[in-house]
Amino acid sequence: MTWRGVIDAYRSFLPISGQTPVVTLYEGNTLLLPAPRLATQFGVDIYLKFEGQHPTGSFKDRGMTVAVSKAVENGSQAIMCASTGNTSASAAAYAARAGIKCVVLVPAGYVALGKLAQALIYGAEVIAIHGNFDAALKLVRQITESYPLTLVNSLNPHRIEGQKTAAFEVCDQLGSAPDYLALPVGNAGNITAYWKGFQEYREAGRSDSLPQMLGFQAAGAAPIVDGRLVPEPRTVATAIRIGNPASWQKAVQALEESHGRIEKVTDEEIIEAYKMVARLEGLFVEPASAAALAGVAKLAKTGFFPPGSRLVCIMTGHGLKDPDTTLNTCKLQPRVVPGEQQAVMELLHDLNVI
Ligand code: AN7
Repeated sequence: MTWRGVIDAYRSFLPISGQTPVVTLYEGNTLLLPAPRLATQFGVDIYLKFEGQHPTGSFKDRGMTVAVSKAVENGSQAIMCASTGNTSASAAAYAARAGIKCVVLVPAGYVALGKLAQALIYGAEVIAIHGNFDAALKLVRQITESYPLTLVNSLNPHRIEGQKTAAFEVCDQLGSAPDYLALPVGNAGNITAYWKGFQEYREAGRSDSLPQMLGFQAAGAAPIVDGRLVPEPRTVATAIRIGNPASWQKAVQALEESHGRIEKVTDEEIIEAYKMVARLEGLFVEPASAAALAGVAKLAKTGFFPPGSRLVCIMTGHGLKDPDTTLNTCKLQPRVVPGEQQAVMELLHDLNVI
């Protein structure tokens, strides 16, 4: 059967009626890749859900198809969000698809290049503020309360509804829920959505177990782990540079109910995992996604995972969104030599390739 997006695939689980105009880019149905080399390294059966495969390169498309469809159904002419980058790219794309306006507020200087380019090319009004994501979200909440702009941050429950389809897909692809579900946590919408999805699928008899949720925050932006607001969050993983998550309480609830864990990982650990998943499994993900894998690596080292357990790690966004981190932060640059065989061969010799 042809894939026509998450609303078509999981309609009975979503707040969609025959009247809802479905705005879709045929999102969803992303790869669940076995990761045998990481599995050997960590001693746990590991699968990577590659959400970077989406039309705009991140998991946000799952929620945006539902949020924008409902906005259009309710007569909205314009949507608005605050974003560390991926939400703005996705909102801009779905607004284009729907033929409505989109306004995004982003923290000036802290959005990965690819994400900014996306929001601009899709035709959104992109406003960069001197302030972080938390400040941008506060402004967007105030403005959308008073003016006819539909908020499409994950405070909009339709975003969570769409994003929960990722949990359905994991169950369908694996044949059951995994023992552990690991993901990065920023504004905490996604961990909330996955937990809701796993519960609903079990209640519907479509899976017979629930995973333990494992959330990971960057050490410089770890309000949930540390139990306090972070006024000036800092991390190389700009997607999760958030100090006051909107779904904080719901994330805590998901962690408690699933007997899960939330931990923090340093930027060094994030960069190590970022290279590791590319070099061991051939998957290029953005730094925030690598934070989840860094967390898994950390837990694996402590013997956390019982032998034979199955873990799904959510690779939330594509590596191509943030080439700056690869080239500049990681200082990975090509070697430059004269365009002559001798020069190339000398270098290959020095590098022990030949
Ligand atoms: C790649 O785009 O918050 O915990 O404004 O882009 O649901 O916030 C992005 C978040 C993980 C964290 N991985 O998810 C935004 C934004 C990537 C992300 C997260 C984000 P939430």
